[in-house]
Formats: sequence, structure tokens, C-alpha cells
Amino acid sequence: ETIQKQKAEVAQAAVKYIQNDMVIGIGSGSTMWYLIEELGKRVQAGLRITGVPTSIATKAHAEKLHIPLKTLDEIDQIDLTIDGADQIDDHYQGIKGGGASHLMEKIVATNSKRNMWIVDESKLVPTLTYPVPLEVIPYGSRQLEKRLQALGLHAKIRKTTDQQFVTTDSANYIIDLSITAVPNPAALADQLNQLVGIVEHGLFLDMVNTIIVQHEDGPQIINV
Ligand code: DER
Repeated sequence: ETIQKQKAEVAQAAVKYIQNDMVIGIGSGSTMWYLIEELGKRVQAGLRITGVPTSIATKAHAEKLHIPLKTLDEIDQIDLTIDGADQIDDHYQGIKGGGASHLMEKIVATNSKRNMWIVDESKLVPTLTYPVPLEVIPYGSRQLEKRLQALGLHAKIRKTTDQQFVTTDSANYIIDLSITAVPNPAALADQLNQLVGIVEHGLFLDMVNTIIVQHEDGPQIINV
């Protein structure tokens, strides 16, 4: 209840950063759902922007609200990308991909002049503990899961409640790495970057410029 309210409020705080003629990367997830609703209202009221969606779900939602969209390869550069996050540590390193969209989100983020994350206060933690999602090629993914387990990582291919493989918008699978704590995200990222079959991991390191954290008594703006 409180969390839902904070997601709606942080979206209202973030939409103020969007100005006429900007190219906006539009992230994915339940917090971004509220942002897209707000953006739709502003576009209705005359705001001129071009959006670049990071998932099929975001694209469909934005299209329904008549937000003008282009693909990443149709635009020159993104001015600002706004996205949610699953967890952010006290060095402002993040984990994303709980919603299985981190591959496209990371590609959009790395093509953006500025990146903003919008979160409710539950997402801010001293050390990352959220399971790190890996987008993996389906071919050999069971072997990859075993290889990760042999490295001492608690790896599990993500499945739906009816035991189907979760597939991403790029038709890949997700492996979740449950780790008690990630005190050194860069070391884990290095290790994961060396494994064949992982398309992209959900560690978003040194990528964010502005974080808006919604508290009970208002938004907190963190300029990283
Ligand atoms: O999966 C993702 O990367 C989403 O952006 C996620 O990080 C945030 O989702 P939420 O707003 O639904 O918590």
C-alpha cells in the first residue's frame, strides 16, 4: 500500500525533468507504469517528446497513451532515460532485471546522456542482496546453470508458476543468482562477463546520474 503510493509519487517527481524536444528513454516495470501514465497526460496537454521504449510492455503502454516513439536506432542520442531499479546500494550501484527487461534497459541506458532511477525507499540498501538476473542464450542454459553452481553461486533458471521457462523480449532465458550479499559488485560483474552464454547481467554499475527516492514525507533527489 505505502510502496504503491511511493511508486506513484516518485513518478510525479520524475516527470518534471522531462522538457519539450527531449528524447526520453522509457524504462520498464511497475514504477515506470506510473511514469508512463504521467507522461501520457503531459503529452496529451501538449508536451513534445520522443520516447524510446525498453520493452515490449512499455512500448504497448506508451502507444496506448499516444506517446510518440522511435526505436533506439532511429534516433541520434537519448537525452534522459528514466527507469526503475530492484535495489541500489550506498555506492549507487544497482541491480535491475527483476522484470526480465535488463538487457534492453542496459542498451538504452548506455546510449543515454543521463540516466535517472526512480524508486520507493525500500529499494535503497547498504549492500546489494537482490538476486542478480542474467539474460542467457537458451542453448546450453542448463549447462550454464550448472557451471554457475560449480562456482558456488546459487543459480536457478527462472520459470513461471506453471513451470514454463520465462522468456525475455529477445527470446532468451533468465537465470537468477541468489547471493546473500554483493559487497563487491564490480568483481562479480567481471566474473560474469567472462562466462560464455550470458548475454547481459543485471548489475548496473556506474551508470546512474540521478536517483529519486520516494520517502513518506517526500522525494529525495540524489545527484551521483
Ligand atoms: O526489471 C527491471 O529492470 C525493472 O526496471 C525493475 O528493476 C524495477 O521494477 P519495479 O518498478 O516493478 O520494482
